[in-house]
Amino acid sequence: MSEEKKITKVPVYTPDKSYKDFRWMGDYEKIYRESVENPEKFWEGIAKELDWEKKWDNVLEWNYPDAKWFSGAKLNITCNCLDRHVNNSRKNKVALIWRGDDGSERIFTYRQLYREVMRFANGLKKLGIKKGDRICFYMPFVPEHIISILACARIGAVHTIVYAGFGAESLHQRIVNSESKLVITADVSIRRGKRIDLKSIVDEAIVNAPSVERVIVYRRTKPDIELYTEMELDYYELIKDEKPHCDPEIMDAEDPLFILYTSGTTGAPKGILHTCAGYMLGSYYSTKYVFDIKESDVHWCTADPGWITGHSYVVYGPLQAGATILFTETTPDYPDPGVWWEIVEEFGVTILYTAPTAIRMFMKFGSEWPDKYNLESLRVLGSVGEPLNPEAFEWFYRVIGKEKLPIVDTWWQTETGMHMITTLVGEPMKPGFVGKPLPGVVADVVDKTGNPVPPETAGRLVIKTPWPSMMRGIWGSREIYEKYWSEINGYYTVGDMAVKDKDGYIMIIGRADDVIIVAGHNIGTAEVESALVAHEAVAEAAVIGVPDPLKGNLIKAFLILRNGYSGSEKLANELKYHVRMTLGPISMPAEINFMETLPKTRSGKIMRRVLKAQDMGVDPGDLSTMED
Ligand code: 6R9
Repeated sequence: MSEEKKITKVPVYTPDKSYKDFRWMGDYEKIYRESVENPEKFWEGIAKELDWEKKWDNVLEWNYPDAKWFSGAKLNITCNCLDRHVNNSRKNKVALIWRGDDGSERIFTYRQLYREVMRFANGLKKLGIKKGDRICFYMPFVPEHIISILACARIGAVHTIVYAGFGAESLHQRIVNSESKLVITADVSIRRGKRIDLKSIVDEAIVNAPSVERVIVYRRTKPDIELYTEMELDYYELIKDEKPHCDPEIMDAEDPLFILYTSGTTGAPKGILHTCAGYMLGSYYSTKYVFDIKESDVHWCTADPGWITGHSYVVYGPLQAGATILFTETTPDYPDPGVWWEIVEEFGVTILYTAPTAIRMFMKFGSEWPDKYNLESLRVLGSVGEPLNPEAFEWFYRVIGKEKLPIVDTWWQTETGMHMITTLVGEPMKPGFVGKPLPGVVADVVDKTGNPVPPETAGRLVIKTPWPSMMRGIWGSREIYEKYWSEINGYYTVGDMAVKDKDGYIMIIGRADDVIIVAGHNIGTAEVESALVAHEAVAEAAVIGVPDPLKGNLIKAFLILRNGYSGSEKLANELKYHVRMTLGPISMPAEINFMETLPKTRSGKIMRRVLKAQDMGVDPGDLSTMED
């Protein structure tokens, strides 16, 4: 499983710390060392920055593989997102800026957001929703989505958010698995000027879902769609007489906060359970220190709230930090491919957090689009979800960051709740590397028995010790939960392959299940894809291994070309040669296919198993998370 990986020389970029007033915690090495020598002291220090109804008795009770963080504490996460700001100078500060698909705007100060959340929380209570009840969300990118998430947390109910884009069957599975009592939805979502009907999908999904008692519908378009049954309620009708104050439900540290079904790149969706205190701490800590967020920041995380990135970095993290969040329904190319950059200029976005798939799409559109706009307001750029290929890093750094801004390439998972390994603002950056573990996170690259592999050797990425925002379980499956902690020497095993360089920087080389063994060599999908994307003709690349009697596996590549290029045998040969020269003959694809699109999850992850199944003519398995 472990094998030597020569790391070709990579450039190192060191951002100017005085530019835009970066304020990281201090000396990384020193803080990191202290955090792992005395983790309880470290995490307690972070916890003291937040408001609690009652402080904890113990920081950590670790009963492998179960952790209790801050037991004895009483809290409600919404008090840190709302009350603490409303009770001080941030009361009239903008909390949320929304921009619709058609360019319309809605703006909420902390005070206004607080009042809207409280009215909806009272509405939920009126329906008899209590602490611990599950509420399923199937909402578009509208302020009511964020408002209702916070209202749910306010009364201690458990949210389970499903992308408004998943089909009726996927929604049904999640409603049934979580036994949701209530579904919150809207009439439509609006994308690229078109209305996409959501309500009829909910209608279909709740058939044979006996747990569902009510459906709340936010009717945003005229004429109002009809609500047919007693079960269905209008969002604003429900809250029209509700008061704008609602006492927080006082939660125990380990009470559930939400269930989120994972992206399922690797099989059937799993309901990841997160609990109140630990998640609050993790989302706050990482937002504050990774993005260097300040209250003056306009934070734009482009993720859907139905993805963990949306939970932690659209909603909970930035609101706890008291920043302004920008939330848009805008797609990257409508009305034209400059729209994101227009938004950055228009709203003075300071932190932009997005995914490699979006960055590669913008590369494909060309630099002329961002070049039309003034991007001076930006301070920090971030990436998440997939390996940020060096080519995409360089483009982001040059064209958007003007060779001045830090890029934080954040590695983490639904299960981890917060960033785990990342470059930090102001620290040297190496394209292709996600960086070092955050203070408090004990990450390592090991062989299958758990021994650390030497630098420049591929191995499995593991987390060795518990952290506050770790998942506490899988809804309905103890066995799957235990598996995460029992595969390699009692460490949390993440499913990714990685390699460290001599400075301790970590590079993700692909999911363990995506690693291709060619003639006995481990080839990471990410490295071959990066090499392909580095060629000027290639916009997006996915590679898979297919069985070969001689070499064990052969590499097949599926490519989307940049505008202005078309597929030909000549180009295919040129690309094979290009990979051969970059990575060596073993990594050279045996076959190249030119494609119009690649199968992806809605969070932008390439679904290599779907390509593989198609290629081999077998059943691709669960497709519920796939983009249209
Ligand atoms: C936050 C999120 C988790 C998996 C993870 C890894 C991949 C995430 C990455 C990255 C390379 C990064 N991943 N961030 N790979 N570089 N910066 O994406 O959660 O949807 O649960 O996916 O995504 O493979 O194991 P989730």
